[in-house]
Amino acid sequence: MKKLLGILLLLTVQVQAGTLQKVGELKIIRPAFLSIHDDQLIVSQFGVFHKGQVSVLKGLKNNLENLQAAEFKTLIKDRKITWPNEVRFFEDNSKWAGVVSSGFLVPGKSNGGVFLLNNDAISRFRSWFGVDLQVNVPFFRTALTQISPKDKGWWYHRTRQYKNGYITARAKLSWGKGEGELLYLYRKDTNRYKWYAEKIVSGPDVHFELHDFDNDGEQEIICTEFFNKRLTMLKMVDGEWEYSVIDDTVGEAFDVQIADLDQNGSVELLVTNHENDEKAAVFVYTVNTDSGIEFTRHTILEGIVTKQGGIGSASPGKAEAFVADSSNPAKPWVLVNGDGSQKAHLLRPKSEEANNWEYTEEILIDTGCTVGQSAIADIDGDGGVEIFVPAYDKDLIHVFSYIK
Ligand SMILES: [Ca+2]
Ligand SMILES: [Ca+2]
Ligand SMILES: [Ca+2]
Repeated sequence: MKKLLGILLLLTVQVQAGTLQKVGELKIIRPAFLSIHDDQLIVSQFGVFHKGQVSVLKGLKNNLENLQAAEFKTLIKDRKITWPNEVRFFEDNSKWAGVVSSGFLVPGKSNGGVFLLNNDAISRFRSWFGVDLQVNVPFFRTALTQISPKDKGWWYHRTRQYKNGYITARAKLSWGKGEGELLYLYRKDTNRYKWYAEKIVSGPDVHFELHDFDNDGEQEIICTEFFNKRLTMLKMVDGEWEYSVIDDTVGEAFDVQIADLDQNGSVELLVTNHENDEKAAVFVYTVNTDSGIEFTRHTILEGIVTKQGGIGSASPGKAEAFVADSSNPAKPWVLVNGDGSQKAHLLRPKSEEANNWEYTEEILIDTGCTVGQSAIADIDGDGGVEIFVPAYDKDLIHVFSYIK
């Protein structure tokens, strides 16, 4: 009986374990951060000697059948945005179409900002005729609205909607030393055109995510602090933000995703650091809310080797959990964008049991260059994901499809 169960279990695993197969490539200059919105692939592009812009591939589902013929269009090209990082389109917001966070520490690119994409009649009209939000023409300058302070030298990676405004994190180098700030950007009823910035706390500098862990109706903010080398949390208590350190041994903290990684009904944190030695790793933090909010760390991948040369090269970038086949749901797989490792690392759970944090690592692709931030979604609606992996320095995006 035991043997039979074992065989059955093996069969079940095999049924769920389809594979990701490469289905083609897309050509585009310096693809960095990718995202998918409404059958469109959105790509931010930047570089030390590149002007920086955001491009879009519309009709992604149709293009999937003939990737070689796919043509990107310019979505945003404006001298105000020289180094676009995350681009996020809103699901439902009549006034603004989305938000772009920009800037980086390289010379000439460090004056970043947070820009809303206007969703007005002219922008929609132009979008209808394929002109999009191309805003390098003076007449169209108003298509972008800067909502971050005009201070020099700060760069921004991520912006999220929060209450009536937006939360963003920013970083700056002062005399060679890095600093960070978490900001709340908002307007007052007395002036609907002016944006104000309230500093929530110093420290958070790159990425963050919002989630109400303790179900008190207020979202907590989980922040990575790259320069301070720690993972931190902000919690609203009696109208004030309360700051706490989750982990100060995580290394140069980089990105965070909040997801139910073991499908037990409660969320975990999926965290990466960004290191150029054996400290380079991916972590899961389980969350306990019995008394306060407590986190326990589990290392799921470590010792990632940085291959990319050059100053500042390190690994990994963002890690993203995803259900490979929604028609046969199982524990999510994790795609680790290697950045300086030059690889997309695929982590598959060894067990379907909750609270088991063992994964097997496969190399989805070794690009031979810096890997940017991939986008993952089921484009053709067959249940299996499609994955778009940017090979930044090779001006290519590798496209994969889940095959059952
Ligand atoms: Ca809460
Ligand atoms: Ca869970
Ligand atoms: Ca699919």
